[in-house]
Amino acid sequence: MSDLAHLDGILYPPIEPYETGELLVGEGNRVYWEQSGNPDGKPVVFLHGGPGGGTSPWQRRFFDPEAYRIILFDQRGCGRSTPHASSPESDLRHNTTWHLVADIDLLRRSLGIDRWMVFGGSWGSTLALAYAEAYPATVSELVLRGIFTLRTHELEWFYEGGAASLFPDLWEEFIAPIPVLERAQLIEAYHRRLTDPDPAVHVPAAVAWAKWEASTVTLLPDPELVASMTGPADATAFARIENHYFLNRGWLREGQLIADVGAIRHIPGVIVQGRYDACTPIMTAWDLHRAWPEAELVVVPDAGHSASEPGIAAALRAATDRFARNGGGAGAGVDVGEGVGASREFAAGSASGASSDVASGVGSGAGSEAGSGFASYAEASQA
Ligand code: STX
Repeated sequence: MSDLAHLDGILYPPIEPYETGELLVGEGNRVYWEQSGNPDGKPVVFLHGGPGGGTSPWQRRFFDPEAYRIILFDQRGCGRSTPHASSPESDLRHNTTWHLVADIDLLRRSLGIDRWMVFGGSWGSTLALAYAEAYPATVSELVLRGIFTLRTHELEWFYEGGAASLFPDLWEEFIAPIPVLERAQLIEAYHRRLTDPDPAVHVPAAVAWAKWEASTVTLLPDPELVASMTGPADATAFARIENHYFLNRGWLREGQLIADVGAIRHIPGVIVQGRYDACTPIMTAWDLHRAWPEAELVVVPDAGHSASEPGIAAALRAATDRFARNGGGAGAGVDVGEGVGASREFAAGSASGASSDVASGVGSGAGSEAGSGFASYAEASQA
């Protein structure tokens, strides 16, 4: 994607990296990373979605470049990391959740960082939870969006027919490459085609897979997003990596990331979730918040899944702005007074206008009951 001009006034202006590099993470994999913003600022690492989505320059724009040292990297096999999962020499055996968790911590150490904010949406939220639960002492705050934990029912919702009820037209296109007799297990049926070495087999399957996802992650259709995700090489890497992770249930026990949240409840956290997220429905964010009531749950009433939607982008920026000022603090990660001030800054710039009062209606955090620390934009803006 481009720099996403529709987010001007909501996010920070486009910036360029002051440093880029490649991290050798083993098994021949080279991981592209970059730093932008303030070299002496508060470190934040951005975890992209998919898995296999790669990073884009506009994703630097969630962070105040004077306050943050912004680190983006492309997870194994995608984006500018090599070998690219679209290439014949790529081998996904060494590409698992736990390889990525180890890569994140190797990147942290190689950049000389003790603790950093971890920011991730969708698969990036999955990976952020896995990383934070493995290395809680290295995480200063968590900002998560579109929560996805790879439980069986989450995968079945999006890839085995649940979301077909919302998008029957797009679902027909998704299942078109798969013969009728194989449609009872679509992740497996797609796996056979995506791993076929013949581009005449794997490219059309990959494009159909990526198009389904790109077409259903926004509340309103976004042809630019669809075009950006359906080029043959990027779609092939995206589809192959996602399918490999989902076939293997992310190498997680069922429900593991929510069950183990006790390891990170002391870390200040914000969960941003679109009400009409058809890719990672709100129930998972709700389940996470039930298990981690100290985190603030911000529900955006007029958004789907994507971080590029105005209400989601505004809520994410409000969260990083607040943490930039208060440094996170201990415990709650919620500062009612400052949060309200920060949200007003955005309401004016938000394209969706009415619904951007971010942090009012928020509980005081530590010790609060499940259900407090819940902010609905609609409720807040009507208050
Ligand atoms: N995949 C969820 C995910 O991480 C099941 C994701 N979905 N779409 C995206 O990421 C992008 C459009 C942001 C790449």
